[in-house]
Amino acid sequence: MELKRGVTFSDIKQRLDAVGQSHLLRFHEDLDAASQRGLLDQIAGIELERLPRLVEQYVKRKQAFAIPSDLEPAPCYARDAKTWNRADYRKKGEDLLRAGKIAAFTVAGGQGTRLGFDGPKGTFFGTAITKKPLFRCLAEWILAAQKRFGTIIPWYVMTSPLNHAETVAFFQHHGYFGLSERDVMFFSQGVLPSLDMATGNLLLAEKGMVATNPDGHGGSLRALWTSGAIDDMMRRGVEHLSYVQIDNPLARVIDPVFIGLHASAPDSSAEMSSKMVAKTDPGEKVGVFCRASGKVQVIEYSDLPRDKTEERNATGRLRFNAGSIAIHLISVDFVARLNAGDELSLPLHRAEKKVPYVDSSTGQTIQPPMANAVKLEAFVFDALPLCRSSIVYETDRIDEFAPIKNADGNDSPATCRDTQTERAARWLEAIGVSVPRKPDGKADCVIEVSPTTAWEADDLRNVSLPKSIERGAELAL
Ligand code: UD2
Repeated sequence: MELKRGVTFSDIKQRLDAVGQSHLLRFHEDLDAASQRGLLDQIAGIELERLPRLVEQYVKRKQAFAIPSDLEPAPCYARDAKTWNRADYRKKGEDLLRAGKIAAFTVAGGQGTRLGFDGPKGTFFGTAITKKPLFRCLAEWILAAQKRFGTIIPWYVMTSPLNHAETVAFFQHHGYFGLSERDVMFFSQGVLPSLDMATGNLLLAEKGMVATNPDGHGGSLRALWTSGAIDDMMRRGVEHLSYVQIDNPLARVIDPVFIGLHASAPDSSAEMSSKMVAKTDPGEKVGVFCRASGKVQVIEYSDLPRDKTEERNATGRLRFNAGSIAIHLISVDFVARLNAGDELSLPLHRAEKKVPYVDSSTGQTIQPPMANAVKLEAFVFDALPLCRSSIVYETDRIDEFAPIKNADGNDSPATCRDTQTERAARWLEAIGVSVPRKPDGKADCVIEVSPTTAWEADDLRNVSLPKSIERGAELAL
């Protein structure tokens, strides 16, 4: 958002007049010189010319999601199928890791509003006993993978303008969690203006600041390019990015089997691949992998019609059951291809939000009692249909999906702790350690396992462990 050399107040005024948004300069005169410059800089970075189309498409109309007529469940590499050789793909993935072809990529630009936590979400605790921040949980996977494969795995972290400085300071404060500073790169995603729901006007968050929101995790595909991250990967010889969200401390940040499938399965273009888990119930709030016109795509839970969400096959299993856990592998070449030529443009998704704003007639800040603005975001999975072909790999929910999204209830620190404990309990039981269980089958203790200790049950064989865990114990391995 840098003000282009030579851009003046009158240039900006003219551009705003052309799209009926000159109210943004209503308080310009009241601002000090630095704030005036800041405001002009910010407006210069907004694609004003695109605004009338956005307002028409997303504010004046609420476009219903068009369900393709040939929609079917996406095929997937099922966990327990005998039709593919897990060991072969694991070996292929490990070879790519040893050759330094894989980087980790984490989207951490979201605002974490639902959690009610005021700070970058990655600084929120992700483990119940040692209270490791989510960033550390992911960093430990990378550390463990580097050691296991004798390689460097660069880590790219996408922030937003709202949390960039705080995120970088957190890593510095924690010594990059043991990773080398030169192998951790941060870049900020872009923003889009929030639009008044009644008029489509841009809103002032303050007299000298336009109300904007991060442009969604789909913005990562552009920001990877504009930030120079893709150039950096090319210099390092990195070919694929392992994409995870910041909210899932159980994510296998580096998974050789998935890497092998993505890079070499016969039906994969090695451009962008995804992981799924079977949905627990029709109402679970995850996108669903589908296929239409031969292309894999994710349909967000809110867009999939109820009859499809609830449809079951002869065995009683949900027909559209492939829940997206937002873990992908993405090739560097694919991101470069998407950004070549015309500007990358993924579809935008609208959400109605409460956005405080400065009333342009009174200068008062209004806290709206109900949603007053449309927020637009791009979703990364909308790039899937742009692949020549794309595969989906089924994984085990307990093994790698326990997101922290809400303060209580579903997808909360409590459910995350239970899933972490259950995974650890299964691993311990698999190597003969007895774990106390309650009548409902849940483990009657709390256990967390760092990936630097174990990636899977077998790794625990090298750890000194009791024969049985005491009821009510807390064990951090
Ligand atoms: C996402 C998926 C959902 C399912 C679920 C699994 C969408 C729309 N839905 O739901 O289908 O896979 O995850 O957990 O993605 N983020 C940014 N910048 C942004 C917005 C988000 O970096 O502008 C990051 C955010 O920090 C987080 C991730 O993207 O790591 C997920 O964002 P979310 O919380 O909006 O997605 P959610 O939970 O609705």
